[in-house]
Amino acid sequence: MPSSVVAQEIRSLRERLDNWNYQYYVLDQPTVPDAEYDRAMRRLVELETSHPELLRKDSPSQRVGAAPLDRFRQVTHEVPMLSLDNAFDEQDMQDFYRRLRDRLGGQQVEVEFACEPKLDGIAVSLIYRDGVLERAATRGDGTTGEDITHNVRTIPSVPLRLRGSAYPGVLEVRGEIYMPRSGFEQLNARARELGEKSFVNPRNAAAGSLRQLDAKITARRPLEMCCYGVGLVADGELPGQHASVLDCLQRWGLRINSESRVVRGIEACDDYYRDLAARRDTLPYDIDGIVFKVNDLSLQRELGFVSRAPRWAIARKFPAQEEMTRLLDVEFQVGRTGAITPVARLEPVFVGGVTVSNATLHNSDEIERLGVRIGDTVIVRRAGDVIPQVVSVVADQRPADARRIEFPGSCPVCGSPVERADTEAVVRCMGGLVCQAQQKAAIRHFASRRAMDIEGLGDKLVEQLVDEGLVHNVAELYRLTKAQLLGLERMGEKSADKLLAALEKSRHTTLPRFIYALGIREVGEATALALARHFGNWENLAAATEEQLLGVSDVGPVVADHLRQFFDSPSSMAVVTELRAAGVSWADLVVAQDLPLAGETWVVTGKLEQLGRDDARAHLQALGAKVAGSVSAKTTCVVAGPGAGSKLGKARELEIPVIDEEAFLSLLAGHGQTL
Ligand code: JCF
Repeated sequence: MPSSVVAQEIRSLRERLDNWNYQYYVLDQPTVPDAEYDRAMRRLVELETSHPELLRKDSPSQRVGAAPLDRFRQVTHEVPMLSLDNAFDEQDMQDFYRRLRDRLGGQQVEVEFACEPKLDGIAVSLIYRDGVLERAATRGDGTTGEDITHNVRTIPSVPLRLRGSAYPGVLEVRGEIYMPRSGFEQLNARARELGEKSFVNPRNAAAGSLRQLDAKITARRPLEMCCYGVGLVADGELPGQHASVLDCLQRWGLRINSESRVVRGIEACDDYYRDLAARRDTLPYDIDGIVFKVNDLSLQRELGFVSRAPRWAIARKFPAQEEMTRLLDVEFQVGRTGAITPVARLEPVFVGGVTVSNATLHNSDEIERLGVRIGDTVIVRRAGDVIPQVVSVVADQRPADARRIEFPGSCPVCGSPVERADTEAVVRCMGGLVCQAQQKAAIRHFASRRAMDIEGLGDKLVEQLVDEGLVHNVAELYRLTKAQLLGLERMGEKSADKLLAALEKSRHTTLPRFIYALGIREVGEATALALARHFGNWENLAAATEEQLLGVSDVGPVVADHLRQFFDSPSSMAVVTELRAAGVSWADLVVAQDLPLAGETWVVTGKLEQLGRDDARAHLQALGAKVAGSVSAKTTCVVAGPGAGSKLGKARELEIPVIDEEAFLSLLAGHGQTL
């Protein structure tokens, strides 16, 4: 092949690979299947190997360099890398805003802010010379950092060369390198499988990955970069607003945070903060606050800096999700299915916005893994609505009298023997419904809002009813008399009447709720609903063979086994009989197989203008379809609205029918679904 033809093919392959990378990592819109990408990459490597004179260091094939380094070189940041002042509450934000406006000559108009999540990662600087990545360095102390170019080159969301041509001759980009949560979980899962040490959190994992002398190791770590500003700029101009600079960076192929917004005034900053605080745990990465920056760069210049932080920016921190405290004791709780859970009693500590004095230790394997003892100083994590966890032990603070944690040899509540199944990490009380702890848990679950919804039957009352021997199982709730209730401590006439009325009301329920309320192991709401739809009534469900149960979507061998065990247990079925005798009733369902979309799997994606996606899902389910979250070969049809992204791409690739909202609405109307 003449070398000009090879050069042309290499150019075209590089351009395609760069484009796909940009679409995938910067715009978050995958365009080609992995196989296609891999083919192009293999071809590029093949051509570059046979024509080494055509190799360039900004080629997409050149992400992992050759030999490992023997040490990190130090670099100097010509424009210092600043840190940010912190704000911890609305008052701090008000003060920040007042200082700003005072400095800006008491101007009356509200100031515009560029807002973005503050990623919990490692700050880095990238220098592009004539559009080619020349150097990547850590922040270090802000003036001197370490050269980590070899490692940063392996990160797919960092372009080796900039796109377009309008970028400055020298452009220093600053941002945060972090590990997304999913990648972190996978990395740790693999480490545990291999018996290696796992990382404490995504930030440590990102730091450890960048501290490698051998870039081959870094290349295997799921790192991403998100850019938040610029440093040194020469031979070119940037726009006069921070947000416009970010837009430029994105056009040049750098990733910026998709949550970035411009707002006006401090109240809008509070709104932005609250919105993200509420969504914090649903983001794919860890954040520890929100960064607010004066958007106008000429105002930024006017405001300047104090020591090491700009006056024009502030980071409002979220409440910390991890704190240190002491493990005072461990108690063992018995759950609905007899599972015995070790619960850590902690010295109260303020973490994740609340005071925490208990945390779960999960099971004996987890205690082993943590190597925790009573008296230890531990790190407790509380994220969102998840129950607090003990994540690690501060090893060098172990007191001399720290005690090992002994797992009980019999049920701490009823004294029955305990058992650990080979396949499980869980130790269970074998007392079944003889065990008062299991009775209480079963009743609490039965009464809960999403089950029978018995208002006023809270944990305390369940405790009293079981302790007093008034109720042993859920059916006996319906035999309670007012006289019995009035005999309980702190129970007045009014509360007793209310509870009896709530019990009365709960008798009229639905089949899915009833199935869920029974608390059969592994049968959650979704499974209960699937079972109810599939069998239509209780008799068919209870009579179903294991094979028939396995025919229900979402029911696997384990769930089928738990279901059969329940139906084969005379004591369980006696409770059901008693419940029905007490008047618990529901309307049978139209069996799913008879519904028009039975057996089909649908996916809804993009923005639906008239229906909204939740409604669309509900309509589909009402017609018997299963609604899935992702497109696969099993998908029957995709409903796609404007803004549909990768799911639509996948559907096209797999040649799965796609309809728009209008077509979907007429399909619903055709099946008699009224909107
Ligand atoms: O996401 C971050 N951790 C982050 C750090 C975002 C920013 O906009 C920053 C920063 C550190 C310094 N901005 C500055 C000036």
